[in-house]
Amino acid sequence: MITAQQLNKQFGIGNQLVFREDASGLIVADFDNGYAEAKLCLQGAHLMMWRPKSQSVPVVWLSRDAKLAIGKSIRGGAPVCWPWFGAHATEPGFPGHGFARTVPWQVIESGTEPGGETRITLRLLGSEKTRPQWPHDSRLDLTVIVGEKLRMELITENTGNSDFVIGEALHTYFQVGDIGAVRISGLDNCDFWDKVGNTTLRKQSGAITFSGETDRVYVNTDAECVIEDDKLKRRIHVAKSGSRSTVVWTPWTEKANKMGDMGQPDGWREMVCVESGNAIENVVKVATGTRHALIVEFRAEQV
Ligand code: TA6
Repeated sequence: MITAQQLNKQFGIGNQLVFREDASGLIVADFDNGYAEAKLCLQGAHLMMWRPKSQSVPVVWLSRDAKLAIGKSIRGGAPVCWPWFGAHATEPGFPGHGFARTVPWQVIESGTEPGGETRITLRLLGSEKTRPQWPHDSRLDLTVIVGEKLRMELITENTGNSDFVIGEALHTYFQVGDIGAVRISGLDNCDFWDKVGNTTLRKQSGAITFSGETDRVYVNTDAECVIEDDKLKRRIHVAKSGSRSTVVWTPWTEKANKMGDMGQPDGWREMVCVESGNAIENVVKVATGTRHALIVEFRAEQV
């Protein structure tokens, strides 16, 4: 396995992009440029934290109980859900949200954008470990551009000779002052699958506010969402392309306590998930020899 030292030699960028080995044995990339700081774990190509320097509080949230462990997902950040979202359609024993977030990815490129932002691209190829769950020839790349904005491009390429279908999401945890003082706008009048209790199809009316467990897959929407945070007095803009589903989730007290890694006693109150993806009726057929891009761009503004 490649070492942090080898990665720094090949892909490091001064003190703007530095690779280090975490106590868990996983490798983490630390970003620190004039615009922002960020952290990304190479396992899962998992962006763990992003804080624009204009913000005293990170915009992408990491649980204070997040644990880095080989083969385990990390609580917070922007997990890559791929090549399915949620439970596998037919195999209950397959991992929820796919395997991409818990396997090693390779760094294939890094650089500095013309505006000074820091860029990295990681790649996931099929392996004998994943083939039983994904018997297709494919290439998955994630490019992350760290600046005053955060841009992530998840590119699926079908390198085989038959079409395949993917579900996917960048399952981003955003940091908020308190979930009870948050509104999410942009999804008014959208249909959504409400997954709390029996899954039912409903329609959104107005902005989304929170007073209990909320787990909704909004479908057939390419809308930009805005997280309006009255406590931190900021708005987070979540723009996307190549995504027809937006998932909004907070576990609330009972589910958070069962999960055990949301940051005791009530770390869950400081996050809300707004996930950009393609799920349920929005899964994507990637024809042989073609590519599909899911792109998100986040920015925060003080109000
Ligand atoms: O995106 C919402 C959701 O599907 C919830 O149902 C909950 O399971 C959440 O993802 C977290 O899933 P994880 O597998 O990361 O614990």
